[in-house]
Amino acid sequence: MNAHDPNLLATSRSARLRQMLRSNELEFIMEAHNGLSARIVREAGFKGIWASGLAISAQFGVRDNNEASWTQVVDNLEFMADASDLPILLDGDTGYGNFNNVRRLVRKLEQRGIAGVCIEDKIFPKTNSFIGGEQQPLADIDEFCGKIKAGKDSQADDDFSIVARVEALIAGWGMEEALRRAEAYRQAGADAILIHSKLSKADEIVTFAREWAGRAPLVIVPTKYYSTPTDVFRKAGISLVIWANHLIRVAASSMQAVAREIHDSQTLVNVEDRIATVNEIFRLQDADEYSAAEKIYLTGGQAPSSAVVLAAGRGKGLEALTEDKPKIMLPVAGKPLLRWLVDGFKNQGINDITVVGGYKAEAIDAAGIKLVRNERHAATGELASLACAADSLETDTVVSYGDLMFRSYILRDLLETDAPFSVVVDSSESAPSNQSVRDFAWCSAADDRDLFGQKVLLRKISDTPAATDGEPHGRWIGLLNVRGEGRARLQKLLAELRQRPDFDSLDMPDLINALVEAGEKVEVRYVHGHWRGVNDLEDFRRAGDFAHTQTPYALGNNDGETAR
Ligand code: SPV
Ligand code: MG
Repeated sequence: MNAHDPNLLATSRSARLRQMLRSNELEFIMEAHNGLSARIVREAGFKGIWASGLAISAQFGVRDNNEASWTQVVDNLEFMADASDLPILLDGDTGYGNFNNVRRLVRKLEQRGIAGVCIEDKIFPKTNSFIGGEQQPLADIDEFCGKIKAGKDSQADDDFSIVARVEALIAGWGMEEALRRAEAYRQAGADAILIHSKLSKADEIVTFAREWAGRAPLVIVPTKYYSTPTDVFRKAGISLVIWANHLIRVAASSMQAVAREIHDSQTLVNVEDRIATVNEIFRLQDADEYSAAEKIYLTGGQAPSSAVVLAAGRGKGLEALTEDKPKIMLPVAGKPLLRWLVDGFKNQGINDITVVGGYKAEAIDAAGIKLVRNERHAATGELASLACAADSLETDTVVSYGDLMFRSYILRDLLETDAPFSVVVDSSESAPSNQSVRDFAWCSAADDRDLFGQKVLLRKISDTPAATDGEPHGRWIGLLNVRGEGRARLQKLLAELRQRPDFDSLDMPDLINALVEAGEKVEVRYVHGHWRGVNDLEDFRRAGDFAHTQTPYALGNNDGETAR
């Protein structure tokens, strides 16, 4: 049975551990000492975890002598149980005190989803069995049986397991004493017996198992007799093998090697390719789950918007200034046009910003943005660029021209719209006549402040009004907001337009018009100035003026606040 078998996962952790102890198969559990290692044990395919006292104390940097308090151990177990859905068997040392401490321990372990505890018949505070074991005193049998009974009597879940660990062989008391104790512990209610040996051969264990003759499940820890073939354990009728300390040991040796290497070489270059990537650490922390949850729970249940900035062009009329950089990298009042835009998005909480570059894309400052390239920019229009950033439409997205500056409320108000599609249209009549990009907009109603709040829908955007169109109601400023279900519908339409032979010549207005023609309602947000498009030298000069109005406490020249 696989550890991730859904039937198995349907049963509780304690039931799964009990099943492993009782099954006729030889089962294995692996040491873990914190949340990360617990997850790694699960991913490796193990069905259970040994929360080793040695390893947990070692990762705290203390000795295996009950130097870490039992509550510190239990807190650590909570991280392990959260990081892995496997049953955890705690190495509970001597139970951290007398019968009463065991009772409380069992209740606390159950509360934290721990499947069972192993207690050993030594005296608190204990010492690791491999450090001078012969000199270690053993607990009085009756007193230890009382602890087992107290633990069993206090468990709320019938499946919670108490494993009694016999240290008689470690302490040099011999086989007969080991068997006598094991039988007493079985009769006291132990669910399994852990028989421990520090010999390099499994002889003691095999003899014990033969004499024991299956009276209760047997658990072993073959740390010292590691070279014994696993089949020997199987044939001896052992139920559960604990690989007790190998993850803390590999962690120590890897950390030692890497720390030494970095210290000696004063560079990371020798280790980078030999250690887990930062992304692998994120994966082990389940960072993806966080991202998915963020989309549901942050920003009032709505996924944070992203932005796509179309900036593949060189800029007509600006050739003299764009020899070595695209238009969006030209400075306006001391910072590149792109930065004005990026800062504007960030100020409204949009941090996922994809810029589609093309001409001299290598000169784009990619700090804080995702840069994608439209390699065919010289031969294509804006829609081909948008298609390069189609992945961004996974979340609500604002598509923007790259050569745009606007007052912050324009974006803020646009982001407040719930409509699947919305655009900003400037109804002011102050558009300068030398504009190369005009994007006239016709709408269902003119901008009428008496009708404030009433829905206005876009009819079409065009540079070249037909005689029958009548006066335009304003000009589209270059912002399209796509939300919710609109995203998939826009993707579908984009895919359809891609099939058209003239796709490479299509621009954003073609897409928006196609949306309208497909029956989509494209909501209009009217503004009255307060934005700038930068299309030629004259615009550029005015953009500088406009920028000053955006700079804190600068008494800017308001003649910049006209339309594109
Ligand atoms: C542990 O892992 O802490 C154990 C097993 O108790 S051993 O170290 O082998 O005693
Ligand atoms: Mg231990």
